Amino acid sequence: MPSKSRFRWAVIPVGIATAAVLAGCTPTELNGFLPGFLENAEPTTNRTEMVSGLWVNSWIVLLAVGVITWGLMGWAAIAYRRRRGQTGLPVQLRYNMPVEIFYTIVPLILVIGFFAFTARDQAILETQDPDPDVSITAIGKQWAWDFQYDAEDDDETVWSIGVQAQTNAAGDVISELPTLYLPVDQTVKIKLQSRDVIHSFWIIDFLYKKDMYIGRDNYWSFTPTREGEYAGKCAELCGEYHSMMLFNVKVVSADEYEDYLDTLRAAGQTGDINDEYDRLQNLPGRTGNTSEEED
Ligand SMILES: [Cu+2]
Repeated sequence: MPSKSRFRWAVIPVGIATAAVLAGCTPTELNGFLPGFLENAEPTTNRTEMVSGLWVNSWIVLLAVGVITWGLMGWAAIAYRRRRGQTGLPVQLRYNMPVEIFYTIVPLILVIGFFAFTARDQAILETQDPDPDVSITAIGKQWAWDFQYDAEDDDETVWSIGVQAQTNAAGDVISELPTLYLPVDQTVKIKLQSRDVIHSFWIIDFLYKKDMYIGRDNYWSFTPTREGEYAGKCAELCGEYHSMMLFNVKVVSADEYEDYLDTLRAAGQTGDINDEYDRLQNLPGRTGNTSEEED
């Protein structure tokens, strides 16, 4: 096969991919089919474009590796196929140093590259804001969520206690879901806790989730950048009604956010609720139930 037509074969997949990109993709497609991206709208948080960038660029690199590998496999299978009249074993080849060095070095570069970009983005995602505009404690429990809007002063702190989603016979949610309010364009730091078993706090369109443990608080700092209503759920199998452990997130203006906190204050939902309803109170070092006392 002359080298010119070989080159033409390699150009076809690249051309198709480029044409597809240029053909006017939706934001969803351009972001690798990740949720939360809308036409002519802000991203949901200040971190989602970084996350989708890592995802999409990884796919581009991996698909390029795939196309080259599949192409070479197909070419080898066709170019070196058994011809009519051939018998016995083909010529056996080994110790091709350039090829062996190539297929050792290239995957090594890929692995180091993926690690470096992932570590860089993870370091940004996991950097906590020492002085956020808004501090919230989200508490997972079997099988709902409590949200506490922390103020400097415990008297100013307000909370909402959620109940598990209820469904009708058709499986549609008919109850009011626990709702977390966030002010748009303000820095938010959420402390993640659990009252019982391991849960995972996941706001789908924000492209982030993080586990909630007993005895160890996790944190998530970010800025919501688009007003709207978003779905959240538990992402860690936590018992029988794990799938009912749903919540909503409302990203609203600063005024609406303050109004919402005022309604909680007016309803008397003030003060610190952190440990009051924790099911596990027998952590090491705490007074409470021991196995002997349970007998
Ligand atoms: Cu859960």
